[in-house]
Amino acid sequence: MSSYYITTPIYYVNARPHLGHAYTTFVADALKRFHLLAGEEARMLTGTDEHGDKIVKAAAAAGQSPQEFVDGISGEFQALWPRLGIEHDQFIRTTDPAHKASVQALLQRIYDKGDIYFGEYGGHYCFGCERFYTEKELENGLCPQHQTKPEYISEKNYFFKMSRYQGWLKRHILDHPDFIRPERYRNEVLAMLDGGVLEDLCISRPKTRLTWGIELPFDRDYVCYVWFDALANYISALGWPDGEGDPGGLYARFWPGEHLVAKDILKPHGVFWPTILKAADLPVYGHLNVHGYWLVRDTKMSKSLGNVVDPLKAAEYFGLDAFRYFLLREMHFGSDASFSDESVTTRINADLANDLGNLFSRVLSMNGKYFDGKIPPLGNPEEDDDVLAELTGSAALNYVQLFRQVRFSQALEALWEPIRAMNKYVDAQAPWSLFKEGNTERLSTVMRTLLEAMYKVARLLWPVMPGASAAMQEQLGRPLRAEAFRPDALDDLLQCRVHLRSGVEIARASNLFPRLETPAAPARPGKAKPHKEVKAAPAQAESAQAADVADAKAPIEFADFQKLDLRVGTILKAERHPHADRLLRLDVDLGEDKPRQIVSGIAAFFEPESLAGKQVVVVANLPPRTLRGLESQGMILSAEWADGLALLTAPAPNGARVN
Ligand code: ME8
Repeated sequence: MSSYYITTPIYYVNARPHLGHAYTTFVADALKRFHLLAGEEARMLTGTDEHGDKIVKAAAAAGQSPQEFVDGISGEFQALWPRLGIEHDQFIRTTDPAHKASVQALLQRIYDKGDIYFGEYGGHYCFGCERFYTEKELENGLCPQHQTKPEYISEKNYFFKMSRYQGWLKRHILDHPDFIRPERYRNEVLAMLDGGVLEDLCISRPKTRLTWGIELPFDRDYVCYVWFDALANYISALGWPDGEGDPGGLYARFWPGEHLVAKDILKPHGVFWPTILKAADLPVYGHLNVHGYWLVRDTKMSKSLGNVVDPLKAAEYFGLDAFRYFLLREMHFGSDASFSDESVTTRINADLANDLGNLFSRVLSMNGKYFDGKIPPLGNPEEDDDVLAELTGSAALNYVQLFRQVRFSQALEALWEPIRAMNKYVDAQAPWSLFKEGNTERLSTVMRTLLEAMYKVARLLWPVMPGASAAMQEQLGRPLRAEAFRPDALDDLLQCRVHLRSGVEIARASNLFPRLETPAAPARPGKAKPHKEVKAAPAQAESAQAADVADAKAPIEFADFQKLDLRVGTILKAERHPHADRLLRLDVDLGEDKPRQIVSGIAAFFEPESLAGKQVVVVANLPPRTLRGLESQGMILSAEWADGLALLTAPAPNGARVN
């Protein structure tokens, strides 16, 4: 039996799980399920990345020890995945003792080979990314990811001779066209390798500066650089090095596997990791699958903009399967995609409620009426029936090929061709007329042709919508069982036209994907889904319905609310942010000695000239933050709904307190 191993990044525990983490993890889960469906032995790994400066700082800010802090957030990730229907086989934490031992073994092996040396280095270090940047990589002197100024650090450290493997890596990428995919990211890595000699990788941090890490086995005064530690998780999770010589062990069975990451961590995965593996004489991974970023209405998700999407709330609101479908269908793997309540609702209503759900509902209810809910015989198919069966067969084949190439959106698009064709076929064959005419033989062939095509689609959708797929298969009288995962089962599904048994009783009704109200439409009282918080007064219920799921928040204590220092102010001047289209730079008079500079993400809603003189409400006691290079000394409050934004205002003198 062939085997398949897919990994997600191990997520940093300095932020709560959000839509981006959920997307990668959904995709990994879908890939694992797809390979199970193809009769393979499939394994999925996810986990948390818990060492490094960044975590120490976040723990200190939360008033906790690093261990307490990492236990808390790692626990949130662990609790979330099952609630999102993710079936990973293992959750690794870099603070696990077995992982630590494995990292030390990897370091020792490369050290013994002579590929780790001691030297001095000065460089621009971004604490957000936990890595040094070269001058060339910085944008206007700022970290390209965080738009913050890196710190210049110079110290003695251990280095991995990465440059030694540069030529090998380039050849490997050229010889294996889909080693890094899609192609744009392969080209990006090739460009990194063509841009001059690779700098050797600093793989240690002196304990005088950082103790929260894995000790180097050959020098106790140093801990391991967090990226070296983190990347090793992909093999430490398989028991390496212990399982190396054991053909029955996880390492021998599942390595080399393939990785799933977003574009933000292309370099560590595309350059550091393969060269580390090569230096340790280990086989490199099979594929690095790189996806783009989820934006929220074309804006980067960020805590400061308050637009971070909570995946659990979204799944509860839209339905878990529908939400998964949206994410896999909407993002063209490799490119960025935009999330908004409207885009999810439109997609779910069109593809799931109208096309797929409606097909199941009408066909099953007709079959209930015409054949007492039993599967009718196929009889003698005519040309139209053959055309539909062939279209379904070729779309299914396309779907499978595209899925293997991680082109999920195109795969689903291919599968929707027969779904739409089935709805047209129903209209063209008009089973109700055949019934009226008493043409039972033809009616039987039409209904059976439909049921068979629906079954094929239902089973293929299992990786994307496991719950709905299982429900559809059950409705069609052939529930999902272990036999669907036999090595020959997928070929059988693709090649054969008949999978159902005549006479078997099937569902007479189906309501898989209820239509969602479009967010812009006024909510009718009592109509909003209970899991979406609509606790606003009746007059506000409309906009509460329209607001993003991101906005629903857990209750807080009154004492927490009292911590806010809200003040009335007047905007004196507003202008565009020099480095960010979405942001405005404002001078706001809060009745203090001098106006405050506030950077606000409202550029899409206001012309700067229109803002001077406006009264606003400001959160005045937030610590200053740098947004794209400009310090923001507070936050302006606004109300946002589906297609608008209004600034909160109060007719009071500058500096007046808002209670
Ligand atoms: O980088 N859209 O962890 P991390 C899509 N610990 N995916 C997103 C996203 C977005 N807006 N935001 C985050 C780290 N992601 C390291 C990884 S691996 C050895 C160490 C997803 O918590 C995406 O998968 O910053 C991205 O690569 C990952 O979260 C970064 O997670």
